Amino acid sequence: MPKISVVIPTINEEKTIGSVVQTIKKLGDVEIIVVDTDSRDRTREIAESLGCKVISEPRRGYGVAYKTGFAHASGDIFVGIDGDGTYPAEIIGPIIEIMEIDNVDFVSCDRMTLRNEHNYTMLHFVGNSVLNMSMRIFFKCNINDSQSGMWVFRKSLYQKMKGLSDGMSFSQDLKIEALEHGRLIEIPVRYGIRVTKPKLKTWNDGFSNLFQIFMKRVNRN
Ligand SMILES: Nc1nc2c(ncn2[C@@H]2O[C@H](COP(=O)(O)OP(=O)(O)OP(=O)(O)O)[C@@H](O)[C@H]2O)c(=O)[nH]1
Ligand SMILES: [Mg+2]
Repeated sequence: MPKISVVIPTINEEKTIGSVVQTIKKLGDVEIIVVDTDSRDRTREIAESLGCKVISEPRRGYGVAYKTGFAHASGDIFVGIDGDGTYPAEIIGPIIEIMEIDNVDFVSCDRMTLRNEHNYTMLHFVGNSVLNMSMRIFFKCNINDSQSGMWVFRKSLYQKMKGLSDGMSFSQDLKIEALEHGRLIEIPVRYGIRVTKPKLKTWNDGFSNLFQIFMKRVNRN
């Protein structure tokens, strides 16, 4: 097994961070880095008690948190996953096996294929479909879930990436850069229901991400 570093960005995820970390720890010797921005609950305490490296990142931003986390990561394989318990942490091991066998650089977890009416609202489905279509058109790719927030990829690929956003569009930027510099595949995963308050602002982040796809395409020319 290559050395694995998992980064989990958090703001007030005390209800779910424990089970996410415990599931990841079943993989064995894994570096788990929790990048926390100003949680007012027990998120940091729980993560520390489970042996995670906890970094306090005062600057707000989903992309900022990931950049800070990956800058501290010592593994050869990087993993990103939400702290809200919605993604299946137990499939990190099988994903890494697939990467090794099939010589893949970046695996993105696709929530669209297995979605249902409970875990995916109509608004999210329509919004994500618009973003997916824009990404397919602008970047000539076959992406199913451009907004997925769970990925497994090689550090060597991450080092080639440029212009990653500090905000929520970090996730789509990562995939655009992965398509440019390496081999990306998507794997359908089950998506859980968020039990706590989301940080995502559906309308604001949706329009902002659409604009960012466009800008990234323009800047590439
Ligand atoms: N450190 C840090 N973490 C953040 C920030 N924004 C979001 N997060 C965390 O990043 C993860 C993704 O945020 P979510 O609110 O779950 O966003 P999402 O998954 O797109 O939206 P939902 O589908 O509603 O869950 C969660 O673990 C959040 O706690 C931030 O500015 N800083
Ligand atoms: Mg989430």
